[in-house]
Amino acid sequence: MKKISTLLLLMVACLTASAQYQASPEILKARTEFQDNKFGIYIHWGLYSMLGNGEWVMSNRNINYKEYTHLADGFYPSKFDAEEWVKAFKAAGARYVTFTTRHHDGFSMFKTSANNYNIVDGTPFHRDVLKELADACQKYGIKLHLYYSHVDWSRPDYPQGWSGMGIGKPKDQYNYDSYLAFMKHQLTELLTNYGPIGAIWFDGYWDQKNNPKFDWRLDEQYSLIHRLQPGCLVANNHHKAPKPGEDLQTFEQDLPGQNTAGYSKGTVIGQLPLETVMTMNKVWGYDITDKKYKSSEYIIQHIIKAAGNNANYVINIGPRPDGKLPVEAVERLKAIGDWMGRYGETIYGTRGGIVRPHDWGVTTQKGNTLYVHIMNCQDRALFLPLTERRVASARMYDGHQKVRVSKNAEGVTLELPAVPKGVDTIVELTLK
Ligand code: H79
Repeated sequence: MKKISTLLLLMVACLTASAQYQASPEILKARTEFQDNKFGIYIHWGLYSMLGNGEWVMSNRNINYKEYTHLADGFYPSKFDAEEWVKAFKAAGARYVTFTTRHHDGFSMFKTSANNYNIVDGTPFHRDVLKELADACQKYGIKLHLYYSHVDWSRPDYPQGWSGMGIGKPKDQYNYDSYLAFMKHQLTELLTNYGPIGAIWFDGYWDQKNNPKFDWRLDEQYSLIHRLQPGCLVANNHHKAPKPGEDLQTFEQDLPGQNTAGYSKGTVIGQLPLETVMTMNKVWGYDITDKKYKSSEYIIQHIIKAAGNNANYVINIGPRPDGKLPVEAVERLKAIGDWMGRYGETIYGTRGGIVRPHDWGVTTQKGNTLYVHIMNCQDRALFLPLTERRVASARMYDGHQKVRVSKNAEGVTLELPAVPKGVDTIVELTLK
């Protein structure tokens, strides 16, 4: 009996919590725009970039938390040029950029009055790179999304979690009230000083996995964000089903529904707009020996596959400590831009098509137009299990050559002019 009443209470609590968040008209509009944008760039850049061993170097190598702060005195990214970055992202076809304002190491890549451990007050560079990036994004019409870590390896008031165990930070001085006040202060700065922000993207929820009673008090953070910028989306990389107050669901290193990387075990896909974020090589922050870059073809096919899975795709770049994008990244941005320039119409503004993803590829759809993206097919014919709509006409996207369609009880077969090869062969169907 007691169990049943607890369960009932829990259900009521869950229902009220979700009922409390009513997405505003601004948020609904922003969610649609987000889904239309389809492709973004992630940037992981911070003090860790100087050590050239990824953004987790401090925790992985047990670097003392006080010793690490001295990196700030030497951080001078002399070649940083926000416009150069944003122009390269724009030319690649990206519609938004997500920037690490403060990663787990606790160093702020923006001017904050909460402490001196930030790029303006704590380094000889003295420039607010976030402001420069925000201005360039405004100028070139790219949305700015902000990564914000819940974990902090620099502050003793952040309760010790699963990470950063060996960095020498005292474990008995935690004070979540104080840490939460600090985060709210910074979120207020981020949402007040940098113009319109497309999304706040939280990361680190999983750090308290061994502390199940821990309450992040997300509702206070989420409502602050929505109050300060009613059109700013909230994302949280907790690898779980969406929680009340969130506006999109993000997947790390995998397409929604997959779990090759181990972050999405049993993650339920909810009703919110979807996003997949992936590294271009192995880790997120600059790694001087990590040359295992994904090919341009792989990245382009993942933009397509994500779109066919009704998700956005975000590819990460770890800029060098001098502020330049790695040459490998620049090459790939150019190749992606060539493809998006020609075929972007079949991606932007679409949703996952009525034919679900298959081994041969995916479909994207805009109104009555269904784009069939064939990425893996060895035959000159392709069967689509399409029964709910009739096909009015079919043609190759390139060259507009007519494609013969034959119908049977299970769907339709497309007769292609040749065996599909290359990154993607697109057939455009008009549905009745
Ligand atoms: O910022 C980048 C990374 O530094 C950060 N997120 C991206 C965007 C990040 N990636 N992984 N992690 C942080 C640590 C996550 C570890 C996990 Fe787990 C492995 C989460 C789920 C599996 C630890 C182990 C928590 C649960 C099991």
